[in-house]
Parts: sequence; structure tokens; C-alpha cells
Amino acid sequence: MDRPEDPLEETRLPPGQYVPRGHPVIHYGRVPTFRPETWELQVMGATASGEPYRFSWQRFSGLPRTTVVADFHCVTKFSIMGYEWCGVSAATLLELAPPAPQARHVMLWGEYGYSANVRMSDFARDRTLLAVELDGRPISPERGHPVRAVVPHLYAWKSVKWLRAVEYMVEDRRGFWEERGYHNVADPWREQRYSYQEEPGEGPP
Ligand SMILES: Nc1nc2c(c(=O)[nH]1)N[C@H]1C(S)=C(S)[C@@H](COP(=O)(O)O)O[C@H]1N2
Ligand SMILES: [Mo]
Repeated sequence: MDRPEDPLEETRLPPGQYVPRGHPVIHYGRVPTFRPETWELQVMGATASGEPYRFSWQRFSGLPRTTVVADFHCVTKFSIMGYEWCGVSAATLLELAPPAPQARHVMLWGEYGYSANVRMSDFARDRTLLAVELDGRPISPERGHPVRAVVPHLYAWKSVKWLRAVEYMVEDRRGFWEERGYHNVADPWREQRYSYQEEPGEGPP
């Protein structure tokens, strides 16, 4: 094993993870084309008003932004340390498009139907972002341009690229990888990789 260069890396790395050379890019399917005139982000499902919300690119790109520095942990075991994301915090979205009080879960939808479910408590964490910049530049097309969810405290498959909708859910449902054998919660510090590890209450009934 290579010795980590940063002495902090050892304590910052969740169990079973390693730091690779370079920054791998991984996703399923092809990279969509961004069309600012037709792009919109929808917030739907169990909203407090019962109505869906739509944010045009013009509106979304004018929302206040925050910066989050976070490590990024892929379930295939590589971790990228210290990405700097800038974007609209999930908390801001929750204020502008409030969920119904019974909504305990969220489905994050990317282009082409990729999806990942997270608990509302994970979505509402102050470091969850709808990111538009990575390391000081607009996110590149293959990393999720124009908007990518970043849920840094969960495995990276929950950080949906090319985000197009946020669905508030009263009942939990599994997203793309969660349906294919991956853990519903996905906490890297507890090494929640696979659905067979789920404890009662961690997945949909
Ligand atoms: N829309 C979409 N988002 C996605 C994926 C995908 O296939 N489609 N793959 C996920 C997985 S498994 C990982 S590890 C990260 C990879 O992000 P990166 O390519 O920026 O390293 O994106 C996640 N977000
Ligand atoms: Mo991944």
C-alpha cells in the first residue's frame, strides 16, 4: 500500500477506501447536452402546497450559493479528498419549495431517469448542495453540468449528476443503484455498501 501523503488522510478515509491517482469519472449512460432555454429543475411530490415548483435556469442560477469542501467516496472504493463544490444548499431549496411535514424521503432525479433516494434528514444536512461549480469552475459536462446533487456524507452514487428533479416522498422508494443491490442509506463510515447489510428500518418495507 502507498503511504498517504497527507497524514490526515488516514483518519479521513472511511473503512475499505483508498486514494487513487487522478480523478476518475464514472457514470451510467451518456452525457446530456445542456439547453439553458428549456432546462428546468422541478421540485415535486409531497410539497407543502401540493403543487410542484419549477426553476428555470435563469432563476436557479441567480439563487444564493455556498461553498462546501468535502471528500468524495465511491462505493467501488476510491475516495477523492477535498473537492470544493459551490452551489445552492439543499436548505435553500427546502425553504423556497417546502416539503409537506410527512415527507421523510427524497428522490433525486438525473437526466435519462438515473435516480437516488436519500432520507430527508440526509438531504437537509447543511453540507448537501445542488452544486454548479467544482474547484472554482462550472462543473464539466461529464461531472454533471449544469447542476449536480452533492451529498458528501454518503457514497457518491447518491450525488446525482445532471440533476433535473427533486421529489419529496412520504414513503421511501429505491433509486437506480438501490434497486440493484446497493445499500439504501449508504453511509461510508459504516461501510453500508450493499442492500443485504440493511438493518430493519433502513430500507423501504
Ligand atoms: N446521473 C448520474 N449521476 C451519477 C452517476 C450516474 O451514473 N448518473 N454515477 C454515480 C456514481 S456511482 C459515482 S461514483 C459518481 C462519480 O462522480 P464523478 O464522475 O464526478 O467522479 O457519480 C454518481 N452520480
Ligand atoms: Mo460510484
